[in-house]
Amino acid sequence: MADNLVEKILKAHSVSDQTRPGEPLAISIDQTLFHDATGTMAALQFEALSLPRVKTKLSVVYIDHNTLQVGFENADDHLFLQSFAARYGLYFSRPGNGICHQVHLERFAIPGQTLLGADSHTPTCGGMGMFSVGVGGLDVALAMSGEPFCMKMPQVVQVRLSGRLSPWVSAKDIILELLLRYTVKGGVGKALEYGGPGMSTLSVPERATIANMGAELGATTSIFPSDAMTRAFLKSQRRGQDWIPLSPDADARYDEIWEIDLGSLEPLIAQPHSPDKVCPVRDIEGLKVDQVMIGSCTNSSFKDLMTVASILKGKTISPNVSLVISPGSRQVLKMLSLNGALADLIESGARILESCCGPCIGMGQAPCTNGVSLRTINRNFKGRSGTQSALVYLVSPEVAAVSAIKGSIADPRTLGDPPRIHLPEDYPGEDNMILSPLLADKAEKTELIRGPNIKPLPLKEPLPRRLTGRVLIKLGDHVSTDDILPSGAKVLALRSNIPAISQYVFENTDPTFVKRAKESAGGFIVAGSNYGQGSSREHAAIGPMFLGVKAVVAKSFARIHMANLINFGILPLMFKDEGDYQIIEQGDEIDIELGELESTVVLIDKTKNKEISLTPVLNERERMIVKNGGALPYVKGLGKLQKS
Ligand code: MIC
Ligand code: SF4
Repeated sequence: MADNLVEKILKAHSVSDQTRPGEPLAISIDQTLFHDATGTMAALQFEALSLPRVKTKLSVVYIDHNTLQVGFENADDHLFLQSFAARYGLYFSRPGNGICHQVHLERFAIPGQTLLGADSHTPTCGGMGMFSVGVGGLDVALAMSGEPFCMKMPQVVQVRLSGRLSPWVSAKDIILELLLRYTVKGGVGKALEYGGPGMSTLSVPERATIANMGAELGATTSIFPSDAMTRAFLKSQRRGQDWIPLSPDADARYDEIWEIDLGSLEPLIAQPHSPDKVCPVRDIEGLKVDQVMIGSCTNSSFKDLMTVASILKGKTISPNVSLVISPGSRQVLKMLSLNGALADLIESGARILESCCGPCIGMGQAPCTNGVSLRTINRNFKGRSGTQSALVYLVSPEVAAVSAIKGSIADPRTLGDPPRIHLPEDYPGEDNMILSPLLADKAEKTELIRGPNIKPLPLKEPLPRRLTGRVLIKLGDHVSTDDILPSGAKVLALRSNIPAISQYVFENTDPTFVKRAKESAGGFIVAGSNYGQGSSREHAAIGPMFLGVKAVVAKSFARIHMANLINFGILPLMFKDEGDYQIIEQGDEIDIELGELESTVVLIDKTKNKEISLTPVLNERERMIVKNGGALPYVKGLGKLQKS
């Protein structure tokens, strides 16, 4: 055989026979994860399936996103999720234990297995040779019920790495280089499989940084082989028994090959407001910085934070900078405290936060008005930091630390030799902040603890054969889920209350949207290309559904958001001729006769007196889901869920 790594894992998990690009594929799922921002919905959805226990090999709930508790809501959600985990047989990673992707990589990821996570950065575990995909909560709920996961077989791109990184250049710069070359759309429909001689120079946490930000390229997943580096990492995590070797066949074939000479890279930076607005750091050196934030699932490993601590040791951060640091996991934080690096960070003036997503998702530490914030995170969409006027730049930990000292954006290469960090041979492996699943008889007696903010799931009626109404909003290209339904402390607290959270749909883009949607009793959204890029939050579909949005007409869609629209019965339609996008305007009255949704449908723009051809980009299963008003009514209607 001439299988690449992706094909090998998919063949081993396939419950359909397809492994050709673009064809529908159903795979069995070994592990799932979700967290407190996506998890309450996923939990309610799983509950609605009326099963006694999850059927996956391993499922984990993490408390990492909604950790600021300015009211009762987040704390109530944590309790609900803890009781859900106890009731249905999941592991529960307690608040303070760390960011889901970092902890999963350390404690649970297994090469060769499949992982489905209700978070777009789930592919982080691709750094460990897992086939890991980010999806909406409902897809995770279905996977926990034993349903196979259905996806389009991605094209497989080999990203061939050669050479070795130069001093002060890091894994973050590799993925920023890819974003510079291929943009936030460049990975859509693709799985990125890393290989080549340069790959073996990268440790598992560095690979995880790269795999993590494959999400920003729009890729379905990113994956590295499982080799000696993987074995060393697992061994150091006291999980040597989980290692298996995994590599592509020598004559494996790929749909595309992307080449990177690691030695040719230099420190890079993504400018506001998109992860692909990348340029060399030296091009904007000297720009004054107000805030530096080091952390997130992209760059908060032991190596990253030891690098930062070594740079900051004995120095004080610039008077004009607020430096906040959030270690990715309790394990990382504990090790920094044991080896003294935490004291170096504190001494330099860093403000140490708990191990959580924190500022990455606007959960505190919003920058000042018009503030320049340098962050080691993965996304810099406008407003995501919590300050609409802030200018967020994405960089490596090295650039962040050096700039925090200087008070302005700085290229670290002028500083002589970079710190040499030795990866530990043994991480403290104790899991005392992870609660194990209860045995079935005890689990069944557990009551779910439901606070007053946890509201029942709204459901949608089956799709009518004809859709009529107004265009509620017309948007441009690359609209992110942060634009559709903002994050930040205020809105995140409402993730388990759809009637309340739906009042924030498009709040930062057009604060009059909700009023218009209510007055028109719903309608349509029109958008450009890559609609719904970014996070997996299905609230960006459920919120509009709750407000009566019937269909989204766009030039193209981001993968996860399109799946979420379908899962909640909102019809995604694509312009057959992208030029027709110019015709429709906000407020236009439109009429769409749907038929069987098998081929072109015609939209009549009654205001403009024009006909526009649209493609319903749905496979047979998706067609059935949308027609039934969403995945939950569809799957329940099939009646094939076994109560065992
Ligand atoms: C994000 O980075 O945007 C999040 C918050 O982790 C989301 C999940 C969510 O919105 O709940 C993601 O990436 O999927
Ligand atoms: Fe958390 Fe940020 Fe990672 Fe999303 S991108 S999981 S908010 S750290």
